[in-house]
Amino acid sequence: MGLAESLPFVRTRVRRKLIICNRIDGHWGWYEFIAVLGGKVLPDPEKIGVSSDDLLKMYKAMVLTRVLDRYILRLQRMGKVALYAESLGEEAVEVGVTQALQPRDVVFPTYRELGIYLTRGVPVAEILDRMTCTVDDPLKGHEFAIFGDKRFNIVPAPTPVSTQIPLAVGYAMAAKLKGEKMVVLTIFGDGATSKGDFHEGLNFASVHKPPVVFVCRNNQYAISTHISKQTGSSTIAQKAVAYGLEGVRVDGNDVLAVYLTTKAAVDRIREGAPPVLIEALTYRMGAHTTSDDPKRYRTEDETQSWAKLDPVSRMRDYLISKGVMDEEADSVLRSEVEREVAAEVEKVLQKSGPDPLVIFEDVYSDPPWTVLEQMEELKRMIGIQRVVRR
Ligand SMILES: Cc1ncc(C[n+]2csc(CCOP(=O)(O)OP(=O)(O)O)c2C)c(N)n1
Ligand SMILES: [Mg+2]
Repeated sequence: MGLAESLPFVRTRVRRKLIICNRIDGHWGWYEFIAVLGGKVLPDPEKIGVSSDDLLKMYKAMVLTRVLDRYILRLQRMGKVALYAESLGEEAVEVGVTQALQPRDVVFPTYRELGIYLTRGVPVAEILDRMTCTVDDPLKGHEFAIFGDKRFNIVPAPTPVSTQIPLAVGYAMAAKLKGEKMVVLTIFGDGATSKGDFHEGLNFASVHKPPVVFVCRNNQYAISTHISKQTGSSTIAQKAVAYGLEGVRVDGNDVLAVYLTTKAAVDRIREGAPPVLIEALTYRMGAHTTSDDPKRYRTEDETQSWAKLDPVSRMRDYLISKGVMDEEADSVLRSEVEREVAAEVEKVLQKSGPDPLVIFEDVYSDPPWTVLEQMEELKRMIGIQRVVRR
């Protein structure tokens, strides 16, 4: 039975595309649009088997991601953060996939997934220290606004698009050879699917079947390139077929669809099933990064039409309609999150930066003469500045 068929709440919205895909692989259900929060009658939490605690945890993680995301943007505008790729509108994918994993599972993310770090429990204070490069930044400013965290099994996100995919496959292969019961999840954008890394990763995975799940966060843009210019395929999910793997498409603005589908895939893979490609269809509500202006290549109407499918509001409405929380509890939760983040931001703004000379630390065990010369020059420059300031 395919993944989509194993989920009792599947709704199909794209039958036409489904038929086109079926001509290729002959399987019904593979490209069904998996959604929970989409229809008029929404399933009760018991029916989908998710506890109130887990529902609230996912909701809180999405709210936290949204709030911290906004603060980091402001810090960038204040000149405290070098560059930032916002998560606005994509919180459901980030939180949903992470919640589906066990702590020992390893994530190979991209530069746009603040929600992964928060769902895994990386403290807000630490994220801010790293983003603004304070004296407490564990990597002393060596990261470029994106980072990994070994304690939380998150591998550093690469700046080059898609390079994490083959690395994740290799890591999963090593786990398989060692007999470890872990799953590796790699997540990437729609733009990454045009790179060789994506195809090489899927191909290797289809032959050797390591415990890896591929998640394409299809936010429909790779900077200014729309998905229609990225691929001639109707879906990203169907690309799995060429590799003999299962591909599914989920509503990426529906945290429950993302969570349940990823969990079903991960549970099967942990028991030895082949890798799966999940396409989470979402929309990048903000700019590509703080260096981009999306008004130059897309209309406000398009963005506004996606705002109606806001993942945080949809989950909020669901939880209230099912009595998991009421309006008041929601308002308390939101103001608590806002207060917590604001307090951490206040603290980080009071901190000084590291000594500029840390730039030379942790790079070479035995620095070459060129680097030593630069270090001496920097020392002299800092000395001069200090004298001038006095
Ligand atoms: C190999 C490589 N080529 C080009 C770039 C420049 N670049 C940075 S992000 C990006 C778009 C990636 O789009 P997508 O994979 O859809 O991820 P998203 O930014 O939408 O999350 C590009 C082309 C890069 N970082 N690496
Ligand atoms: Mg994209």
